[in-house]
Amino acid sequence: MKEKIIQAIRDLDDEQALGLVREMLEATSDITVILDILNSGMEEIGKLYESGTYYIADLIMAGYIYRCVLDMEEVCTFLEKKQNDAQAKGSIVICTVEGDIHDIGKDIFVSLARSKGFIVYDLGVDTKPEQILDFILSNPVDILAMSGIITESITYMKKTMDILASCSLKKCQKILLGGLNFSKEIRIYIGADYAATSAKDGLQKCIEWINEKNNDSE
Ligand code: B12
Repeated sequence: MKEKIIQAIRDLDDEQALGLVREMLEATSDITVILDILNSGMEEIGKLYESGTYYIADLIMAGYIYRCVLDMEEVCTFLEKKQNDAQAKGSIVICTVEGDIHDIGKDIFVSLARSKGFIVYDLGVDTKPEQILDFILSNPVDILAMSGIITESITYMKKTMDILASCSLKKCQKILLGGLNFSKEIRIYIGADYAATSAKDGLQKCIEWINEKNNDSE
């Protein structure tokens, strides 16, 4: 089934891909397995784009297929399983940084974080450092999470951190990066506290930070 779904994504066959996902949803309630398969499909699309076989329209189609899966009722319910089982008591402001409009990974993180009880303010995509600064000045938050999946995003993450540092804001919150495969050197260059490898990994770190903060204040 995994291979079939990846193949359908590779072929940009939305009907086939969505049909197979629906079939899989009947057999498993572990949505993360399905998301992992979709991510592998996206990797394949990325390779085809890099090799010049696929064009931007194909990236758009691949993004559309992923979005359709995220909109399926079972997937929404899983990702947004509501504040009933909320645990964490913290706040996060998140955005995709300036120059980058990829938002699927960011949106998965937002849903997962809300499902764990975080208050999440989503500033959207292509977010300028000044917009982030303005938001934080009027809404102090525990964590600033920045998403970026194109290499250029590193420049804008650094620019954001420089602007925050010039206003002495860095000390107020933890900084989380997600999206690219950040090396330790790049994370330190940007000035972030943690670079997540996935939405789940980033969420785990946010929960740790909030637990530490709550223990310190007891
Ligand atoms: C779909 C897609 C698009 C769609 C995006 C639709 C959308 N609404 O997001 C569209 C068509 C808009 C697009 C445009 C472009 N794209 Co594009 N795109 C992709 C593709 C195929 C899939 C991305 C995706 O959604 N993956 C699925 C999600 C779930 O994965 P993810 O975003 O990585 O998120 C995971 C983690 O990174 C993490 N995460 C992400 N954000 C965050 C945030 C936090 C806080 C945390 C904790 C975790 C986290 O959690 C997620 C899973 O757990 C990738 C290929 C690939 N290998 O990824 C190329 C890719 C990212 N795109 C690429 C390029 C080059 C472009 C364009 C420049 C093409 C062009 N010439 O115009 C433009 C850029 C436009 C811009 N300014 O941003 C390159 C980037 C190369 C690079 N390193 O710079 C890639 C890698 C393709 C490739 N191999 O060349 N793209």
